[in-house]
Order: sequence, then C-alpha cells, then structure tokens
Amino acid sequence: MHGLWILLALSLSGVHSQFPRGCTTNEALQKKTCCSEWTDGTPCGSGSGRGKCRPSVVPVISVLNESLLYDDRLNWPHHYYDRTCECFGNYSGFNCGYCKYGYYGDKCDQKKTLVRKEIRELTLVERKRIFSYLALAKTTKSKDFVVLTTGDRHNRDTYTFVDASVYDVFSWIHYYSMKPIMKKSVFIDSKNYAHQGPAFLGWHRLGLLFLEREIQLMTGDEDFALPYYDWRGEKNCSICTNDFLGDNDAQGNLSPYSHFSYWKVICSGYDCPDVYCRNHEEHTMEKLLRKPGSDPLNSRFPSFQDVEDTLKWGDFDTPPYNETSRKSFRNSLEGYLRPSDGETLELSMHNLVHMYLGGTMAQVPISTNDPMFLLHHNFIDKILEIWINKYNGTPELYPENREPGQGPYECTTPYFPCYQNKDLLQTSRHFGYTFSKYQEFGPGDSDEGIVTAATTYIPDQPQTSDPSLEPSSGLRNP
Ligand SMILES: *[C@@H]1O[C@H](CO)[C@@H](O)[C@H](O)[C@H]1NC(C)=O
Ligand SMILES: *[C@@H]1O[C@H](CO)[C@@H](O)[C@H](O)[C@H]1NC(C)=O
Ligand SMILES: *[C@@H]1O[C@H](CO)[C@@H](O)[C@H](O)[C@H]1NC(C)=O
Ligand SMILES: *[C@@H]1O[C@H](CO)[C@@H](O)[C@H](O)[C@H]1NC(C)=O
Ligand SMILES: [Cu+2]
Repeated sequence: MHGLWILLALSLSGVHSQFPRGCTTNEALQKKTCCSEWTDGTPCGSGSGRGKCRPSVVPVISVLNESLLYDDRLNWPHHYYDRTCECFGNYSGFNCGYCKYGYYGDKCDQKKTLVRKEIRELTLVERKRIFSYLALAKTTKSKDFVVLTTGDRHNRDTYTFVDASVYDVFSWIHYYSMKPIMKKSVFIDSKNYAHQGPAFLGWHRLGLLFLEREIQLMTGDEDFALPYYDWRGEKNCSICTNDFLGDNDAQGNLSPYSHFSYWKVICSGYDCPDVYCRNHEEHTMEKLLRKPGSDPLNSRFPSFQDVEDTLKWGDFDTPPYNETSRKSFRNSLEGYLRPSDGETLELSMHNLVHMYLGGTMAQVPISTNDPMFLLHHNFIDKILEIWINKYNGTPELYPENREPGQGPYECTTPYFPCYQNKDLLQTSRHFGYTFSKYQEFGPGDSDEGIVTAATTYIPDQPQTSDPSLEPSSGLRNP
C-alpha cells in the first residue's frame, strides 16, 4: 500500500491529463479531484442542485493482499481521484450533466424505454441511419473524454492523455479494463476487470449503455438504440455482407464497398503488457480485419440449444468466480464452459463467437474496434436479460468474490460515474431499454406480447423499484 502511494506522489507531476477532460488539469490531478464543472460553472452542477463534490467512500479491498499489487485501476478510481461527483435525483455523469440511463430532458424527469432490435428486423432507412451514426462516432472527437497512452505502465512519467473519437473512447475503455493485472512485476493474464469473473456481464452492459448514450448526445437522436445480432444457429455470418457489417476477402480485409472498410484499430499491439494503448498514431494503426468461419478449431456459431442450456443454470455465478466456475450461468455465457453439462471447461458461447468471427474480433482486448462487437454483446445482453426475467435477477444475487475489481460494491472499472458491479444485475427496463422479440426464445423473453416490430419505444409502465437499488453515482459502503 505504501509503495503504491509513494509511486503515485512522485509521478503525478509528469501527468498532464486524465480521462474526463474536465478532470485533466494538473490541479485536478494533484488534488485527486474529479468534480468537473457543469454548464452553470459550478462543480458537479452544485449551484443548480444537480449534485455535489464529495469524498469517495472506497470499500476496503479485503480480497487481495494489496502489497503484492501495483495497478492503477485497482480500487477504481481511487488511484487517480479521491473526490468525485455525487449526483442527485435522476442526474448522473462525471459532472452530473447527464441523466441516469433511461431518463431524458433538461431536468431528467422524462423516462422512456427504447427497444433494441435485431439488425435484420430494421428497415433499410433505420439500418443506414445506424451506419451513419457509427461513422460519425468513429470520426467525431469526444468532447468529454480523453484516453491514456503510456510508454511504460510502471513509469508514470510516460503517461500521456490524448484526444480520441467518441467510438474510440469506447474501444479504449474495454482495452484498458482488460490489460493484464500486474502483481509485483508479473502479469496475471487470467485476471482483468471486465472478464473471467462475475463483473463480465454488467461491465459489458454498462459499456453498451455508455456508447448508446454518447451517440444519442452526439446526434441529438434520443431514440437511437443499438441493434443486436441473434447468431443462434447461424450456418455462416449472414450479416457479413456489404448491406450489413461488410464482406471480407480471404486475408480478412473488409470489402472497399462495405461501411467499415476505412476503420482503423486503436490500441492494437495489445499483447504488449507493459504499455497502455501504444499505437495511437493514425498511420501506425492497423485496419479492421474480419475472417468469419476461417478458424477450423472454432468453425461454428453457438446453437439454439447452447443458449437454452446456458439459461438452465440458475446460479448467476459460482465459486471460485473465475474462468473455472462450474454450473455457472455467467461462465457458461461468457464461454469457458460447455453449456449442456456445466462441467467441461471448453470454449463456447460468447468466446466462441469472438473466435468464429476472427480478425480483430478474435483479439478480445481490441475486439471493440469492430462494430460487430456491439451487435454480439447486445445479444449477450439480451440473453442476460432473459436470465434476469426468468430467475428474478436482482443486485442481491451478485456474489462476493475475490477477483480484483469484481466485488459487488466495487466500481465497474473504469467508468465515470461509479456504478457498483452488483447494480447492473437488474432488469434492463431500469436502464431504459428492452429487446425486441426475435426468433423463438424460451420463458423469460423480455417482451412477450408487448412489443411489435414497428415500435420505436414503448410507454413506460409504473415501476415498483426499490430506491436503494439505484445505480450509485458514487461509492457507498455496503
Ligand atoms: C501481504 O503480503 C506481505 C508479503 O508477502 C506479508 O508480509 C503481509 O503480511 C501480507 N498482508 C496481509 C494482510 O495478508
Ligand atoms: C425522475 O424521473 C421520474 C420519471 O419521470 C419523475 O417522476 C421524478 O420526479 C424524477 N425525479 C426527480 C428527483 O426529478
Ligand atoms: C452463407 O451461406 C449461404 C448458403 O450456403 C451462401 O449463399 C451465402 O453466400 C453465405 N454467406 C456468407 C456471408 O458467406
Ligand atoms: C480460479 O480460482 C481457483 C481457486 O482460487 C484457482 O485455484 C485457479 O488457479 C483460478 N484459475 C484461474 C484461471 O484464475
Ligand atoms: Cu469484453
């Protein structure tokens, strides 16, 4: 613990910016304060009653012997900030300038529920709109966020923070959370903040919400909802055509006639554990690659039955809460477990789809660079939602565990504001969205009898939610 503090104290002088742009001044970093001003000129919009700047109440990490770890993400965002915004009512965001997910309007007092649809259900116009939004997100500089690059993760003097596009910020968040954790000078490849543990599903749910909201704000289209790809039983990738996600050649290059052929991959070279996001220069970034079905070891999509089998595991997760968990819904859906027996450790489900699609998608830390990631994870999120409806999933079902950053009360790393991992385990309606019905799904399909294909959003039903389950805009102690 002391080593970490000394390191931090010595190194702050070399850092010149940090993730939310408003928290990147030397002053903010030195004071370890991330309380950006809202448009009224007060930190966290405190002058307008939106929130206040307050000390983070960081839960004590009992799970790992801290003296063995040096990792700037541990106990997020403690390493960087001791004070963050706490937002009131329906306000949210790093400066309380946003609304909580699902809320809209200047006062954040309008609630609506968007319907996320299967990409093949969309009309041509809806699909084209989504592709243009993604193109815009890929090329529009993020107003609110900058990303971290390093020459050497052990040496804070090499940390720099650079501009990135709205889409690339999202890619970076995934990459950053997934960098191996350092234990003394050794990297533990099997541990990170977003995978191989109970936080996996909530982490990705939050990531999609983040990008969906960023795109809504960028375009002014509050009805924008991310599409999903229901890959159950697909014989090949039927959306890998130029009308959809793009055709590719044998080398994995996307067709020049596809929507994403010009996309470059940020943070490639992920296999260098010593640096964060080394390649951020446009000219050194590799192109997006995709090679569906070309890996003979992973030459199929999961089947309808695989998904049904996954949904029969009623325990959200099981000890030891890592990639060896047996009879665990999370581990089966993440894809380290054969869904049918819940015992055999093998590549399946989510992991199998990444490997099947190949190219950038098969390099999981940077797979976010391929918009296919959004469609794939949105479907994973639909399966999570079906599980939540089927088993009455609530934050109380989120297990205590020993994986760093994945405890129930820890902040999902590295998001601002803090969402405690457990709070993502509740119905998607809570976050303002639901899923269209598409193909057959068993009991628990979220919208049975409610949604028709033409609906953009559905009127909200009165909610009987317990206020203590609200996502926290800051850390609370259990
Ligand atoms: C943490 O590990 C160090 C070095 O192995 C050891 O001396 C110390 O007692 C441990 N602390 C706890 C709380 O287990
Ligand atoms: C939050 O939004 C709900 C739903 O529109 C509204 O009824 C409520 O008054 C809002 N809460 C606050 C504190 O503004
Ligand atoms: C998928 O397979 C079908 C039937 O074999 C074929 O017609 C189609 O071109 C394939 N699609 C892709 C994207 O490879
Ligand atoms: C999973 O946890 C068990 C029990 O703590 C441990 O023995 C095993 O090494 C862990 N596996 C991985 C891949 O982390
Ligand atoms: Cu991931």
